[in-house]
Amino acid sequence: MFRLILCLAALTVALAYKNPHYASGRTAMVHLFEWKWDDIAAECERFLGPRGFGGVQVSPVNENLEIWSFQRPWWERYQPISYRLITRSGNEQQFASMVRRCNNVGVRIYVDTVFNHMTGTWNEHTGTDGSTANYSQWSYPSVPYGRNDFNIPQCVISGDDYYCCADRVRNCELNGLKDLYQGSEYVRTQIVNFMNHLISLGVAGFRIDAAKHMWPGDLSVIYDRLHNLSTTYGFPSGARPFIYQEVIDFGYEAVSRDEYTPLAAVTEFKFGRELSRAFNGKNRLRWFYNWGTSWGLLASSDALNFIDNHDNQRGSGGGGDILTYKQPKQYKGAIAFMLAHPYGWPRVMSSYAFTNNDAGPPMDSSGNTVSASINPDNSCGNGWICEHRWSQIYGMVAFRNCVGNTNVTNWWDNNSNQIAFCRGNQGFVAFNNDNWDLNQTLQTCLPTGSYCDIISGGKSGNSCTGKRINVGWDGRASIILGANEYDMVLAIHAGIESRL
Ligand SMILES: *[C@@H]1O[C@H](CO)[C@@H](O)[C@H](O)[C@H]1NC(C)=O
Ligand SMILES: *[C@@H]1O[C@H](CO)[C@@H](O)[C@H](O)[C@H]1NC(C)=O
Ligand SMILES: *[C@@H]1O[C@H](CO)[C@@H](O)[C@H](O)[C@H]1NC(C)=O
Ligand SMILES: *[C@@H]1O[C@H](CO)[C@@H](O)[C@H](O)[C@H]1NC(C)=O
Ligand SMILES: CC(=O)N[C@H]1CO[C@H](CO)[C@@H](O)[C@@H]1O
Repeated sequence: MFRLILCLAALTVALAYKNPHYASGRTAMVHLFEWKWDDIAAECERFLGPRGFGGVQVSPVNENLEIWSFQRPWWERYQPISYRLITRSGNEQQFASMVRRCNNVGVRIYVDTVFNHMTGTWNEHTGTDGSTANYSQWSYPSVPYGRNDFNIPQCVISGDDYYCCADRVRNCELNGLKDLYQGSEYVRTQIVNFMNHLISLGVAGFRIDAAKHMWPGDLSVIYDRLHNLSTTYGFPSGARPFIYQEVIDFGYEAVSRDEYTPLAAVTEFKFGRELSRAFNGKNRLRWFYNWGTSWGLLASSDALNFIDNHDNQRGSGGGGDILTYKQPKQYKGAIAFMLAHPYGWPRVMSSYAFTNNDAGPPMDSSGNTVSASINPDNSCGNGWICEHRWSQIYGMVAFRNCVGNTNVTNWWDNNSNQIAFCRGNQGFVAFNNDNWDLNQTLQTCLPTGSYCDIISGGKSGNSCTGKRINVGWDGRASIILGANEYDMVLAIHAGIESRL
């Protein structure tokens, strides 16, 4: 007798602002850092939609200062000069077209939104749409903002302030960036109009840059003035935007993440730090049997979780011990754990190669971003890493979509760095971060049959290009993961990508 195996659709019960409103069956987003809008639209159609990605976090969309003195660094996009939708990634028409094309293939767009501040003080004064600023006057005529729209008196956040003085963290300048006063009705209106314009173009939500540097009460007013998501783009009626606030909190600062979770979701920086440490050999994987709030993490439904982001992959913003594409075996292990485990709303990082932490995206001599090229083997060229196109990573996105909201069951470990667990009867994953082989018969919880490991290869017709795992009548299977294998993970699931 054959039993039809269906992957569970993700069921999401979330409060306002904490629901990404993914299309049915999708569960993870990717940050296409510094990508151009036309390229993202194409990537949605040719790769992200078909591969089951739920969404894309895009780089800031509004006009920023061009900082030639640092050869157009990536961080110039965190220095707004107006709310016009023109950046190196493209113009408003291109942005609108991207959002429509991505939504059409089931991929949502989340905008990295910068409204804590405007620019710093530079020798340059011109933005990506030609707007100018006069720093000594706090003058940004293209909004327009003037002196009274910024915090008075002017002050700069010191390192000590983070540990003593929440008011200074919120009222003073972050790295000398002109600090907007969100208590002002006029300032709130500019921000709300900007965000509502993006909602009208079909976005599904926002990352709130530097949220810890703003007062929760002001943010609450701003969020509640946002429109519902656009039903024209397929969102259910009455849907609130997904909002995840950047609050770096390792537990000992004056500003706490807990002040922000009543409003919306929060970036969980402890998540990537603990997993990076463990996959780097500085903690044992066996301890992750109770991964979640027992470790001091946010409630799962409050958390936007990730291994690395665009800041900490450069050693800033809580970086230092963070795995990135530069240590691929350990990094793929950590990403696979993130995607295999039910915790949070995971986000995959997609990078360009860099050695200089300031370096902007691949660009030509005029400062125009150069597109990623796509190689026949699916990888990217022209200086782009495209972690989301690594088969071990997009394979685990499909795994996560398949296992849905099942729990972790049948945890196994060897008291060290060999672990394995089931996700209901939908998926099974094993890790070996010890320097000896894993060779065990383990409970996979999957129905009797043959499965292709999606890490060492995949399914090709009726055979596997990598390991083939035969699950017996009792759900058990022989699992071998050698210490010297290319990857430290083995994963099988009930979906079409894995089941023979
Ligand atoms: C900024 O404004 C001041 C005062 O009006 C003026 O003297 C100065 O030239 C302006 N700077 C720029 C770069 O426009
Ligand atoms: C959002 O939709 C709900 C339910 O339809 C409605 O009550 C509310 O007024 C809408 N909010 C906005 C800001 O349009
Ligand atoms: C997962 O476990 C929780 C807590 O034990 C339980 O409430 C929930 O129903 C389980 N979910 C599934 C899909 O079995
Ligand atoms: C795994 O263990 C079995 C039983 O001890 C042994 O026969 C087999 O050779 C081992 N396989 C590998 C690849 O080490
Ligand atoms: C519980 C368990 O399987 N422990 C194993 C961990 O790994 C070492 C080395 O392979 C084995 O000796 C243990 O039996």
